Amino acid sequence: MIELYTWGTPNGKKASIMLEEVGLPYNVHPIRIGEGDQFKPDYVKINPNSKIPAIVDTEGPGGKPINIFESGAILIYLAEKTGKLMPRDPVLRIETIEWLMFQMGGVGPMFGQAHHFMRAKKDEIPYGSERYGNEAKRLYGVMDVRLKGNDFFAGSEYSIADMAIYPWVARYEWHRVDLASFPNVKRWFDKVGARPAVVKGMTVPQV
Ligand SMILES: N[C@@H](CCC(=O)N[C@@H](CS)C(=O)NCC(=O)O)C(=O)O
Repeated sequence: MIELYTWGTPNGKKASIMLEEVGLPYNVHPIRIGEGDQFKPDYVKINPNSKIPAIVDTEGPGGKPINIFESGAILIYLAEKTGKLMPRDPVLRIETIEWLMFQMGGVGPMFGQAHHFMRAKKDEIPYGSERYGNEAKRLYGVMDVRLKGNDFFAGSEYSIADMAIYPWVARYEWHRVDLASFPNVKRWFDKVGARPAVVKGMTVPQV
């Protein structure tokens, strides 16, 4: 059984989308990050970085329980455990990892900062909004070029790279991006968003 510790944010939804895609049974444990659940000692034993998501696989390698934190690591772990959603072809595999890392090091932190400066503060801070808003738009440009002539980030194969990026693009209004300006991203977004596992994964946790 997979125990999923999550909240309704883009990083959390990556894990629930993946669990829905691979069809592994899982229990959801809501971690209310606005109320500080992520800092409680029992949770810090699972994720020493006090962020969501994290999973516990009660039947990990060698049949022993294993704790996993960092959403990218969770996606790779579940792909390797199930043999799904990570291409086997060596070129497509490294392309998947490239775009997963692009999300982890670029899309997530930059969009997250854009949200912080544009929304989370009572008084918007123009310098932060401009800096991270511009970087968000630049990243959309990179994605639009990649998706021109490619159905997915790993070319023709839907993969964990798409699952990592989708929940962040789903907040395009928060970082004030007009998807119509990035038609290839829009086409990809609509296609990925129509997958039943994505629709379901995006609603976790239900509290
Ligand atoms: N690199 C981490 C980032 C996780 C992260 O920032 N999670 C946010 C929610 S999207 C969180 O737990 N925030 C709570 C806090 O910062 O205290 C991952 O991808 O798992």
